[in-house]
Amino acid sequence: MSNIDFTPWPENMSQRYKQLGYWQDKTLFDHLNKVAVDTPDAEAVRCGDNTYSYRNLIDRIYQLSAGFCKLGLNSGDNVILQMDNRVEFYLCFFALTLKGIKPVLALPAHRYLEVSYFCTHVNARAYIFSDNVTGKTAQATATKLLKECTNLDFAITTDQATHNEITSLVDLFIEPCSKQEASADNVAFFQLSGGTTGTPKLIPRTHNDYAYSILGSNKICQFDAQTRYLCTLPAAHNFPLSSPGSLGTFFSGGLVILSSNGSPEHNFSLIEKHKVTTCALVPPLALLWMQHAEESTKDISSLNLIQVGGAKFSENAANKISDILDCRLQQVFGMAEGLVNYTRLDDPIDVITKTQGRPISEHDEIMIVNDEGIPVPIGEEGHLMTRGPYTIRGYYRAPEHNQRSFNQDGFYATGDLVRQTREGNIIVTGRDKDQINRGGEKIAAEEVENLILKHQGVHDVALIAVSDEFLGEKSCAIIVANPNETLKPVTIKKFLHAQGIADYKIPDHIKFCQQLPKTPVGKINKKALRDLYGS
Ligand code: AMP
Ligand code: DBH
Repeated sequence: MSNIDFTPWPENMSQRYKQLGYWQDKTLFDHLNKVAVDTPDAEAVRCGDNTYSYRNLIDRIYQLSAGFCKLGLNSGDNVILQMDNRVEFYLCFFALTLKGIKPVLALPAHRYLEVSYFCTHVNARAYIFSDNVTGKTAQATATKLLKECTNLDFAITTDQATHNEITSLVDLFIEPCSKQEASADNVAFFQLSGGTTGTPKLIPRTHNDYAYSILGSNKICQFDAQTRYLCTLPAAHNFPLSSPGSLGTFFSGGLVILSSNGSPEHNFSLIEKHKVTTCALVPPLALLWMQHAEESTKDISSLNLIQVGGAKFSENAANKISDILDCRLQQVFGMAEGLVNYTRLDDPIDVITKTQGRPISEHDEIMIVNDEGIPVPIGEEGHLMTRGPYTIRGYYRAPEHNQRSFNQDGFYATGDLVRQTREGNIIVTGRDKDQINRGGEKIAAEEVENLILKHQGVHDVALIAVSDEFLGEKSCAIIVANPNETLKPVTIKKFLHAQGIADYKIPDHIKFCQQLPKTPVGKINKKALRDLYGS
């Protein structure tokens, strides 16, 4: 049985994952609560000058979930959650998911266009945000969303509400009244995919599957009560949330230190001050940190593990990082759809620097196939497909896209080109999806192309990846203007900005040409464009 909202695992597989003890029938809140019962006074989060113990967290989560219910949110409702790195993100995440209310984890970089799309696509009843994410205009944007999105009843800010229609989150911490309503088999929240199509894709994650991926990650990364995890990437992103990330830290009784940005100056101070042990970075940040370490006087000797993932980390940098930051490296190749690969802490150095590791679970099924879908011999490059105990079986309300992204046996086509070593480690060699990976931030070419095509002076456009020393890739839009139009790059950038899209999706380069090269079947030949403009 499947519907367009959620495609469950086949019954025999769910049973198997339960028998194996992978799916424990506990909600994400249950896992947090267990730690709070065992060690209520242990510190869970530090943010600025504030510290929260596990007991504080649980108390505040119960109060907030009562407030959400009193306001009128019910089990089964969807809401949009968009915050910078602050404790309220976790309070909302758990307060909602424990009630069976499903947050869509928007990123701070998302703007009006993306948020309004999420609101409409999931019929969201509330938009919960912190003003910081979009600055001065945040509450005005929220008011606009309230007017324009039919089902949206509430806009809730972590700051002081300055518009009548907006509720302040502080007012929702009330006397706790009711219990948990979530069930572990159900969808807990929606993660976002970088996507490859005109509209972003939403990823339904259940309590059972997500908790399993986190607990499995904890074992591999050896997270425990001594772990002090610095969360400097956006807290809602799948990597710092679950690989093992802040949730992994909570589930093992450790301490999460929240950082407001990725700058090495700021984070080195936090590492020194809080004796941070572990941190997750995307490759461009890792490079910046390495550069800064050469001149920094801060004591970062507490750091013992740096995880790098989200985009390919160059072998050259991988070789140097351990010496420069005086800690171990772990490469992480994951996806919000599920599958996460790690190099293991005790792997030989060559595995750690040259590969992106292997899956969490022995029940992660990996298939590397050629263009015809036939498995390739070991060691050869092919398309990576996967299914397993924490990889989704379908995106939310995207039947056509699901037809293309999942095969008949439920394998997810990741869009990554990889090869596998004899020892089972995966090396990412390329990509067959129409996406730009801008230092870990994914851009679906079609989404941006469609927005550029709305400009009346544009006849045709293709967005491609061009290589960049620092980010790995940047985006370049190649535009064919209409006859007699003289367009400037800045006009297109302003036009996109005015539509309200995330800054990272605005093309880094814009070039003009007379005609786009086509393939024999008449599609834009992106490979030819990459050869022409790509380096
Ligand atoms: P998403 O599906 O939006 O969560 O993005 C996941 C994608 O990020 C993967 O399918 C890869 O294309 C890319 N990715 C993540 N980690 C790595 C890595 N360590 N090396 C290369 N690509 C990566
Ligand atoms: O890029 C990703 O989406 C990603 C990278 C590392 C991810 O989702 C993860 C680990 O869990």
